[in-house]
Amino acid sequence: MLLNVQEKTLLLIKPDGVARGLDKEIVARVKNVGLKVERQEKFRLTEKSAADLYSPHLGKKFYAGLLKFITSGHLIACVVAGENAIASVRELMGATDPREAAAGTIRGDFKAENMFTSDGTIKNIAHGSDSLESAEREIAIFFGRIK
Ligand code: IDP
Ligand code: MG
Repeated sequence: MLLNVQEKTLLLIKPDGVARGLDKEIVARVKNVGLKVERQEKFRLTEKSAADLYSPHLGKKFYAGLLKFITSGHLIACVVAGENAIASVRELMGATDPREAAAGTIRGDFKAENMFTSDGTIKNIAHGSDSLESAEREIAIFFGRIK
């Protein structure tokens, strides 16, 4: 069983999600499970901020394509707070590959016909931090340090 810990996590609505106007629906799903959206702001990432965000993936075959995708348009960054916020947002998003994401999840319900960029990066609508450490690091990229 998960412990009831108050956490903050970074949720991104990626450029494909923003372009498709999915932000309101995604934010509504987050609020519906009792989480709070403390900050919400539209950004266009620089190459440097994108490299910071995805530094754990440096060296992977999809790294260059991922940077290209995440800088390809505006995204919406949210600080989401509440009990088990990190795991809860990941659960709401579903599996990385939308074809494997369950019905009822964001990636499962909104998967696109064509879910790959021209260089094979998976366009999967949303990002959520995967650990406390990642959440702190990623929130700082967008909003500076939040206590
Ligand atoms: P996550 O977003 O579910 O945490 P990560 O493994 O952290 O998944 O990957 C970061 C992002 O990189 C994914 O959301 C997706 O956009 C892209 N990606 C991950 N694995 C692949 C792959 O095998 N091929 C193409 N793109 C990928
Ligand atoms: Mg990840």
